[in-house]
Amino acid sequence: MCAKKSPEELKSIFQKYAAKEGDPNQLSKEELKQLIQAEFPSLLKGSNTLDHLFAELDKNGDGEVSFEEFQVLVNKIAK
Ligand SMILES: [Ca+2]
Ligand SMILES: [Ca+2]
Repeated sequence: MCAKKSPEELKSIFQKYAAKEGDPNQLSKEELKQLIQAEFPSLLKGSNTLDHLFAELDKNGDGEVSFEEFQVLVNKIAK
């Protein structure tokens, strides 16, 4: 048994949090924070802060995380 979630579950989690403010298809830093804290708190351990995580995910540096960028996190969780 592991914490792996199905692609459908991850997509619905992404959409649920991305829709909270601004662009419903993009996660702002605040939305990412809420998502991580509620669904994957184990990702924020030690030096792995939200700032680090957000910077890692936001590949194009536009200040929001798209579903495509979110896949990086999905791959981390799936490990
Ligand atoms: Ca949003
Ligand atoms: Ca981005």
